[in-house]
Amino acid sequence: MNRIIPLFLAPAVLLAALPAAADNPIITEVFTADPAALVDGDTVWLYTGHDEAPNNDVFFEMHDWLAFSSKDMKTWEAHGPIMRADDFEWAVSHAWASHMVKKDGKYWFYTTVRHDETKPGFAVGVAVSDSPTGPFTDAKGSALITNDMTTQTPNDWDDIDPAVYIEDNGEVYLFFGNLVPKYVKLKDNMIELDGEIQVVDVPHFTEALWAHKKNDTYYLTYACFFPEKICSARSDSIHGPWQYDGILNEIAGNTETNHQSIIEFQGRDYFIYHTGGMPPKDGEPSGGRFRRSVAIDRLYYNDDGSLKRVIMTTEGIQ
Ligand code: FUB
Repeated sequence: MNRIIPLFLAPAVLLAALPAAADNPIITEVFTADPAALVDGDTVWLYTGHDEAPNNDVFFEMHDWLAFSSKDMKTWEAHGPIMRADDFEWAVSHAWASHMVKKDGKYWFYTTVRHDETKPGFAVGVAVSDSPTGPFTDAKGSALITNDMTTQTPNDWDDIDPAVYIEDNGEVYLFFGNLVPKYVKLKDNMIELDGEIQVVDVPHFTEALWAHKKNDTYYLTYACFFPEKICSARSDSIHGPWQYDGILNEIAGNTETNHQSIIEFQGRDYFIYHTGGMPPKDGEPSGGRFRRSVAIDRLYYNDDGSLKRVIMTTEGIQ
């Protein structure tokens, strides 16, 4: 049993009665995808996409983003949707992968949406709030990245999956992309680019970049190949060059996509990802390629600093 606490659905009286456990997937009440975790003091905030496809035959149906929180990585409280794709006035749909960061006391939500016909294609927007659960408002009033700003591929979905990295000195970098990995420095105001968009040199790239630092080493992990695995690379600098370390996680199971978030919380490292492995429940169709669910397992480093291959489990965090 998972310990999801649907605060937005259940009366508070239910909360005390829920049992303890941490099986994978961690959330079974709704389908969740594209996890992005933020460590904020004694709390881990987990933001996910929300798969609502009625079956696994068509395509993603994703309208809003969900928030969950935990103080022990096992007990997750649900805080409901924090935003919808069409809360950005210039966006029409497709609440795809996102990333929340905290800077100067504010919560900045970078996310993927489909832009309206004035700038056709996928785009990256940024919303801001004083609270990790919102309300979030469009921080810029227009998209931060639009399809016309990148020309490396003919696809209109090559500007997706934002992942923000904040340097110790406060500099902010936005990684993003599909088929061609890219990054760009952001201005201190978090809503403007500070320089040219650069291409990142890593092999087998598909999407889902995530940048993090451990000790003095920078890590770039990303969905690679197709069906997707997760690959990893290391560098001494956020600007690269990146040394490719190979596959970090296998095909996640029952879905072609793979999307990871890596955090350190209370001295332990975690790999947060999605699978299509939700078992059927109450006569409902099971998980699958467009009905994904977030899972968490431990992440370990080798003595040379490289990441150990992830072991995906159904038991989850023990
Ligand atoms: O969830 C929609 C898309 O699928 C994401 O943007 C990609 O990372 C992949 O997981």
